[in-house]
Amino acid sequence: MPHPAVPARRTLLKALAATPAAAALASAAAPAAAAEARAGSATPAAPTAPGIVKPLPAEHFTVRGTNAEARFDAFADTGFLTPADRFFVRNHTSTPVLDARDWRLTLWGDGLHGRDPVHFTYGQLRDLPSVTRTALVECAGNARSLYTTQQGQAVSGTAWTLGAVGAARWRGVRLAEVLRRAGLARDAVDLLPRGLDDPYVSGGTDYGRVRRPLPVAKALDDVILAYEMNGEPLPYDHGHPVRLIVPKWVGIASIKWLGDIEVSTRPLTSPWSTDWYRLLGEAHPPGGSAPITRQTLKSGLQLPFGATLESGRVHRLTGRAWSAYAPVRAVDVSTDGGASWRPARLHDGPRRGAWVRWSLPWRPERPGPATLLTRTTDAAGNTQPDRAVHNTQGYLFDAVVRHPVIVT
Ligand SMILES: Nc1nc2c(c(=O)[nH]1)N[C@H]1C(S)=C(S)[C@@H](COP(=O)(O)O)O[C@H]1N2
Ligand SMILES: [Mo]
Repeated sequence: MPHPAVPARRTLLKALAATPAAAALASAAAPAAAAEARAGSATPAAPTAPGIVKPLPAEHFTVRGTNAEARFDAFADTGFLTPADRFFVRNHTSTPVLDARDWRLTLWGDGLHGRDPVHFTYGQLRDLPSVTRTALVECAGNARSLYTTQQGQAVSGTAWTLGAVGAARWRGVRLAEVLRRAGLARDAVDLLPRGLDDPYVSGGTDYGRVRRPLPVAKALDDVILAYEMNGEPLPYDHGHPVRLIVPKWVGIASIKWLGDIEVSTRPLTSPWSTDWYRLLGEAHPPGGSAPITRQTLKSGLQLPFGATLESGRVHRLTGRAWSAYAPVRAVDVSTDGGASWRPARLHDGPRRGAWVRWSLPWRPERPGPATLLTRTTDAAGNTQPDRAVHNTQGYLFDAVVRHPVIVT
């Protein structure tokens, strides 16, 4: 298959400005800011991770390699939506600082009527009818470290706790609309959206740019090409100028810095559907499961692990719960290690593809260590199990989280 040139990509500038709106000023402002920093008169910069543009203050993020996990325990001071400056970042390589004016999207392949690739500039995309929807983005490996800490099982990959998830309001164009305008053939079955970030190299192998097959049926259902997050232009780290949002599916489906989409009449693969994002291990078929698609269900407490709580007073336990299968129906909490359960109060209405905030008052009586458990049940009857089924890459952790606290 011949491969068209990918759209123009700006040289990676590690811009000092953290928002795209400030990008135009960045080149002018950068030398002055750098000089000021050298002179020691600037306030110290918040820590960052290699390749991530936005500041990552320690009270809000834990840096894990090229990624930044949001501190779930600190989500108590965020509302239903996760602000962009609190949203986790999962980067295979590093954030490319792209200029919307140079950007265009290319659709190509035998799944289009015409032979020639079809292009959309940023302006053309913005002129198409827009949709706005709230959706979670959650990494397939969110809570992966709990396979080890809670179940004693080895897994490979970034050792996330619960913070590789966030909810945002995304505005953009339906992928169905763009495919229709590009001339989607009736017999097209698979798309291969691909990012403009650097090729992913690991263990001496170059896997190429981040790309993952997306079935046409899902693409036509509810996928959007998003250019706004919470009412602002998409931030650099979250895919500026345009990313996919694939509601309810594992985060890898939501390709950031989207550059091109192959449209094919044959099933497509990439290392992100063959080597990774399958369930491998004893409980799974030899060679692994089919590529994973839908995310799972979880709940968590907005409290650090090992938090201390004073006995003899009422504490308001708070958290969030979500399910990719159906709206959350209930959250139950145990403060005695799972012996008894009480229903939490839900603060958000049941919504597909989003989370609910919940709370429960608790008055611990006796000082000493305690284990708090939270369990969500959705409207389809799915409920968090006591143990997640192990897979070697640690995807789709869904078990009840055992949250240690110390009562003083
Ligand atoms: N181009 C590109 N798209 C990408 C990735 C990436 O590294 N490059 N990471 C994916 C993964 S694994 C996840 S979980 C989500 C994370 O989105 P966020 O960084 O906006 O939170 O983006 C996905 N899209
Ligand atoms: Mo991910």
